[in-house]
Amino acid sequence: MDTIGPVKGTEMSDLTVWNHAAIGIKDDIVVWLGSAEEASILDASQTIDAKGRLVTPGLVEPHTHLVFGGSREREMALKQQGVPYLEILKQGGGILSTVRATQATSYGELLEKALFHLDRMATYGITTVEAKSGYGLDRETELKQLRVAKEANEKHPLDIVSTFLGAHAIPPEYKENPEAFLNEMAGLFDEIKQEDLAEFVDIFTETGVFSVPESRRYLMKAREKGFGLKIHADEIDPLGGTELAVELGAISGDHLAVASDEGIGKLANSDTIGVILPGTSFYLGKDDYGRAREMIDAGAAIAISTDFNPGSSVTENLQLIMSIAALKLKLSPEEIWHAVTVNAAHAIGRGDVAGKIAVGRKADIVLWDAPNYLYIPYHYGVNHTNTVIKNGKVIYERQEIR
Ligand code: IZC
Ligand code: ZN
Repeated sequence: MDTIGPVKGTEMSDLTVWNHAAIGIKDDIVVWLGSAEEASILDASQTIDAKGRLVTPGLVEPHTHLVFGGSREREMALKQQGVPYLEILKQGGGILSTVRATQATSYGELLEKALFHLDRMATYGITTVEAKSGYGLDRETELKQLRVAKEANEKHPLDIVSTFLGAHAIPPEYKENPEAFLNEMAGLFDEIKQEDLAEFVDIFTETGVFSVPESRRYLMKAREKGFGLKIHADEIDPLGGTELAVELGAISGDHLAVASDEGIGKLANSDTIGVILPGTSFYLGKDDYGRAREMIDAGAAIAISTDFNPGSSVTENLQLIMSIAALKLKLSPEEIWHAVTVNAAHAIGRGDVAGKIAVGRKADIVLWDAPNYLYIPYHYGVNHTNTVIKNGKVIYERQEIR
């Protein structure tokens, strides 16, 4: 049975595994599933022998800040001295330093850089990627980022799902008047719709950034314009963003590391997916990795992502994040695989096409240098990808050293 919705709560422990299986692909679609013995009677023009390897759906990456200028390696020393992430931002660094770099980087350079990171994601077995803007904070640069993501989607074999995150930080000139800045960003909604530049609108609801009431007003405007909603919620301070995500019917609430008991209860009884980003907890040196375990136990649907960005989680390696989820969030391998495939696809509105190997779905498939699915979170920090098939085509094969 090809279930339609995300996988929630205890169902996340229930993973379907086939031994000696075969997959039939025509063009970009899976057209047949069965045993290897049955497959031998099929008349295929080309076959790939997985040689007993683990085969899974392509990983779905539901939360990245893909398009940005520059990098922030110089902030690492500040982090080591214990300067908090929000303090660096307050001093005009952090997100605001990437904003200046992104404003100063040409469209062509941003595109090249995005394609480079997408290549790397593909090598890690990712076949669909969500990409946010949010390093422009002005009309021109936000649109530049979204147009880069759109062209990258056309040029690159990976599929990109775009999110407008104009409400990512308050530019210095609006420091005293965040509402005016949000109005300016909301003023871009029509243009973004007309150019088909984003499916979702997101906001950073956090101390020193946008409050819950500001976020509610802004996201309600986005919803009226027909955008799906996402929220960076309860990452550092527990402001009640998890509750807001559920209240507004957001497709996902992201981070949720410090969600309240009430927020977790509401999430569990909703269709909103919790996108958990444990790489951020790791990279920002937090002791507490959040409450994903309690969320699943309460019955919620969880996805996992790298949060790839130049400040708080600088990695494209979703396999590493799977290990962190196992070790720090105490999620089981079965839960983790659901979180990076089917639930991740649902978190970005691709639950009907991606995140599963099933007849009628896109042939997005990864062959791993691993004997079973337990092995990927277990052997950490390295790349286990052997072969990546995207839309029915081999786009990556591990090279042997000679
Ligand atoms: O550039 O620091 N948390 N936004 C909210 C980020 C992290 C990205 C960044
Ligand atoms: Zn983020």
